[in-house]
Amino acid sequence: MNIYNRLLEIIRIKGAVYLVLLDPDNLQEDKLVIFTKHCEKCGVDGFLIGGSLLINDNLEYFLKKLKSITSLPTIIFPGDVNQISPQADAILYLSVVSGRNPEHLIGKHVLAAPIIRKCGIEPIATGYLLIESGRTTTAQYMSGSLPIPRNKPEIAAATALAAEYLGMKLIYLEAGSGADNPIPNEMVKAVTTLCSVPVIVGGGIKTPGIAKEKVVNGAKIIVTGNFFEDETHWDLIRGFAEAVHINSPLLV
Ligand code: 1GP
Repeated sequence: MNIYNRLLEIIRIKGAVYLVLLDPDNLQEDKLVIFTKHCEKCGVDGFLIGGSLLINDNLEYFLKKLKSITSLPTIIFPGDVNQISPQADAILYLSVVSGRNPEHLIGKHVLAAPIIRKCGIEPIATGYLLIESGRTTTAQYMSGSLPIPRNKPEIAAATALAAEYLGMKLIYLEAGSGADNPIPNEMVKAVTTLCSVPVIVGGGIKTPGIAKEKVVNGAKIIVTGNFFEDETHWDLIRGFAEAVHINSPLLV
């Protein structure tokens, strides 16, 4: 089963998918093993790997290590074309559809396509929407584009639907890593009501309660990253996983 279908299968069984974002620049090797095992034990469904800007040139090694310790899906969440590796299972093939920067709508894709093909990993076409979240985030800055205003759910919904009509298989509502404010519930609702492909929500999700609200409003995949860079938060991972899986038919 390919990774996209595996995500759909998790949604069918657990109601929603919980992915933890790993930034190879911020997670040392000894911590990676402990953290990954802990995530598996606590009900995390898979990992995104990447960052808007990777400084250390260790993605390949990091992924190899990760694959050797987990059977959960490993999906590259690329900040740029240099973040492609055959060591992962799949890659989010991101189009920044909230912006009007052609580099992030087609330019980078042309450069990446032959590399992805050579690597033999699964590209998952994803409409990526940057949403204003309080202050400029790294993702916004690096993409050279304006985010969608957070009080304009109708713009987000129309943009997401356009991405779906263009054939994208996932929609990612992104507030930005470490965002002050997560994606507003009203916006999650507007987008998930209009779209039929799964909607990912990430950025600034710092409590299980916030994760649950996004799922209740229709999100099918929740991503957290920054929050678990602080080791003292690791004991909350199970709480996040349970909150994301709140709609699991198995709980009824
Ligand atoms: C960032 O959506 C992800 O691209 C996760 O954000 O690091 O704020 O959890 P956080």
